[in-house]
Amino acid sequence: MSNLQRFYSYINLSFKKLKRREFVKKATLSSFAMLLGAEIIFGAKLPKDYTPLALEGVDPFAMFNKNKGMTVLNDKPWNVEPKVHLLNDNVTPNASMFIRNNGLLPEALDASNWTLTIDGESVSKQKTYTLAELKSKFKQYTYQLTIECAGNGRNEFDPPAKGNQWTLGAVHCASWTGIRLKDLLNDVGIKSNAVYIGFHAVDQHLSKDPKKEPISRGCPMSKAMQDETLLAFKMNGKDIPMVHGFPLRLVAGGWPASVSGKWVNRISIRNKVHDGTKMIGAYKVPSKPVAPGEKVKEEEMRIIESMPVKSIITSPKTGAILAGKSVIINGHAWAGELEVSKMEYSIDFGSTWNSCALKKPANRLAWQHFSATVKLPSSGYYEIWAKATDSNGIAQPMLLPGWNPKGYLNNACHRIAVKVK
Ligand SMILES: Nc1nc2c(c(=O)[nH]1)N[C@H]1C(S)=C(S)[C@@H](COP(=O)(O)O)O[C@H]1N2
Ligand SMILES: [Mo]
Repeated sequence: MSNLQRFYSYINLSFKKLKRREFVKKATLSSFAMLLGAEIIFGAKLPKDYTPLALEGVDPFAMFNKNKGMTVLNDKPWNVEPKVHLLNDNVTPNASMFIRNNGLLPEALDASNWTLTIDGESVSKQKTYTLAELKSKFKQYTYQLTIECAGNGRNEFDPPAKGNQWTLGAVHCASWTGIRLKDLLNDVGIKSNAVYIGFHAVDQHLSKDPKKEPISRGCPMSKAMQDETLLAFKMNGKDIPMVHGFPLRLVAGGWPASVSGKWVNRISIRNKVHDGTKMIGAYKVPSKPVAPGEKVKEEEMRIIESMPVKSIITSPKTGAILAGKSVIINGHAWAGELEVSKMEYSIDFGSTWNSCALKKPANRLAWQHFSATVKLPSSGYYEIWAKATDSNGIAQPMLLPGWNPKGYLNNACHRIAVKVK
């Protein structure tokens, strides 16, 4: 085990708030020292069953290497969101990537013994690969991939939708390196009746019942077989951070991030739509528009596939006080499986729009960067609104789009407030 892995496995012990006795039994003095960043000088005198005070509270920012400006929405499971201005980088660094977990983090990950099994009704013959085999046998690719939680923007729905109250930060576009899922599936052999894939992972259900999975979702074969659908083992050129799916993650850019399974050790090739946890009763929206607050039956819902067009202004930060009457705005825009073809901003509450400079994506399914020099006519209060249009001519709505029971797919225009002195 590397130091890093050891660190994570002990951190996990404290996540689980193990009884002190168990904790002490498992953790050696040297591991305490590693966690504390200092030796415990009188370690030999530590009472049995005693956890050093400094390890009682868990600091998620230090633990996950996250920016302290992030917001912890939930710690059981961990859900952590950056403010929009923290997403200013073209390629999102770990420090500002949101964390979304449906269950408890996996315990004692051992990358050196990691395997991936491909099974299911529509596999010619079940096959298991070691991680080392995956890395050596197949060609590796690197893509920047936008993954957005389907519930990003949920906080604006009224009546409110249950779940993490994400504002705008549950999206990232990191650089992922791995192998194409399609190369692997071609190697395994897939029957012609294959319809869908479903991932399985090693995180734990909140109930700790080993038979229950926190989440097991997937996508149709057509998405699974796209060039950019990866089984990734690197993020931004390094091992994937533990909380983002180390050592193996499915990455399906442009689709709800829930399809991008973390800590994946099994993929089932299904002869029907995958029926794993959270394929039913979640990640669906009404097939027809409904009135706010209406109850909608499961049969009247459709599975969310490609995400809608959206954009964020990442600089300046909302609330900025400007010294002059001109300001450069920057941000990113994305459109699920499509490209963004136009980016505009307004300073008069959407009455008139001006165009932004918009870059092409680094590759398919990567977010695109925009900028504009905005001239403000006088001192006073302004709002800068941003609006992206996709390659089918569909633009972001200015206000909250279709209410739905779980609060998904809010792609309303992002707005920032500024004052000119
Ligand atoms: N194994 C596993 N994979 C998972 C999840 C999870 O809870 N367990 N959450 C999904 C959801 S809902 C989202 S939004 C993304 C979040 O990815 P991130 O934490 O790397 O930002 O992971 C997805 N993959
Ligand atoms: Mo999500």
